[in-house]
Amino acid sequence: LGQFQWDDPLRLEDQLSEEERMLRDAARAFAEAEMQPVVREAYAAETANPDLFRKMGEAGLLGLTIPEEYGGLGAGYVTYGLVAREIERVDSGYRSMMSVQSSLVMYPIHAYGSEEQRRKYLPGLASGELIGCFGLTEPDAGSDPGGMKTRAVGTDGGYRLSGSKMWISNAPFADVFVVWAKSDAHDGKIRGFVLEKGMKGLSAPVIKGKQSLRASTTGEIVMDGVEVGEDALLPDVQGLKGPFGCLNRARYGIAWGVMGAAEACWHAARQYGLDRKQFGKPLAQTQLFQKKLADMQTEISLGLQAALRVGRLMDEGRAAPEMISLIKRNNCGKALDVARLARDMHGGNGISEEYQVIRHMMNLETVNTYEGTHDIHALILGRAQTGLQAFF
Ligand code: TGC
Ligand code: FAD
Repeated sequence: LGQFQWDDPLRLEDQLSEEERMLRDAARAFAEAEMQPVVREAYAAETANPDLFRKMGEAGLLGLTIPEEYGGLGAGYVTYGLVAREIERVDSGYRSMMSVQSSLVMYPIHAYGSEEQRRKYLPGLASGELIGCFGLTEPDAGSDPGGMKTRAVGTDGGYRLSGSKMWISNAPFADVFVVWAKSDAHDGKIRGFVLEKGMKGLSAPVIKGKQSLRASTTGEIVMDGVEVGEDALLPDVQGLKGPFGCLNRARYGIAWGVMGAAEACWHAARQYGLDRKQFGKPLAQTQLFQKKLADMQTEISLGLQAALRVGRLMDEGRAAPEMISLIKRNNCGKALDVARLARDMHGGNGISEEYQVIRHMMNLETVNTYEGTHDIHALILGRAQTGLQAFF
């Protein structure tokens, strides 16, 4: 019989290739050296440091799955997931910065863009010299992006964009804006456009006062008649499948990422229980404490196995969007449960930023909501098994 390892019960490690482990270890070292020392202050001040993009770029963590000729690493989706897990072990906001840049900005430019657009933007986005954002959500269209009001009107040689986007990660300091609009020049179909900072009529005011994901900057995108040429249109996709193709990748990365945040909370709770004594013995020697640790260990091990399975299928080109809904929904919900338990297990210290579990817990409220809420993914899965859509 094999040995049981408490922090890797199902031996995930054995299922990874040497290259995957190497890139994962490099991401962990980077996150510990560059992110962990600054995160508490960044979170308290509600600021993201844009320099982190350059540092992530230097470490090769941006656009991992994009081919090398455009500045990426040409790595697989399992590697991408492993990296998301290491970054989110520190903070969900930092993983957000990485995954928006990689899956929501570089991916659509690579998959749907022209060769000129790829050459113009991808190397700078990979190095972190350029920062990207992705504008789909609007004040009146969140779970239902098909209800967007942003419009692109055809002009002589291009388009004029008007509308506003809400809750957009990285927007206030972004150089490159991938935005989705209904285009009257394409029968009202949803099309993607690449806008650039400094364009007349384009602004991205910051959203302040978030009590979650405070180490990532979020803003609006306001487009007041922004004029662009034909070269701003992403030529190779139309309809909602454009943004959803990007979301598939980002949601998959989130399913791994949240397991990193959950592991950080689990390990912290275990250590706290070993160190802290009440009633003359360690908290970890009580049945209730051990039951909570067992629940955490179980949910995290299963969540990681599921993410790995979907990652392998993605690398084989066999992953269906519903599989991604299943792991995004489950892993976010379970990570939130783990973080809330860990907060409780730390007693009063659990509410202090020093112990970090409450920061993870607050962050995971956002992660459970963005990229399709927990309930929206339930409806996607419900539709897939009944054939009946219950959205409206
Ligand atoms: P529906 O009729 O289901 O589909 C419309 C068209 O889209 C296609 N499609 C997909 N294609 C690829 N992948 C998927 N996952 C797809 N889902 C749908 C579909 O085949 C169809 O294509 P066609 O060619 O037939 O037109 O559309 P619906 O309007 O009924 O959608 C319902 C619903 C709820 C599934 C969908 O709207 C949804 O998922 N809502 C959630 C919205 C969401 O996830 N927003 C995320 C915003 S971005 C974000 O949060 C970034 S945070 C990042 C960070 O900081 O880390
Ligand atoms: P709503 O859609 O109004 O949902 C409110 C509640 O109603 C939820 O509980 C939902 O599950 C429920 N609900 C909705 N419809 C139904 C239904 N048919 N049946 C049952 N229940 C339903 N978006 C981007 O485009 N780009 C970004 O970079 C980005 N970054 C974000 C960063 C942060 C910090 C946050 C908080 C959000 C971000 N978002 C981004 C937006 C995010 O994707 C949306 O908040 C999310 O999709 C939910 O939309 P909503 O907030 O409008 O909520």
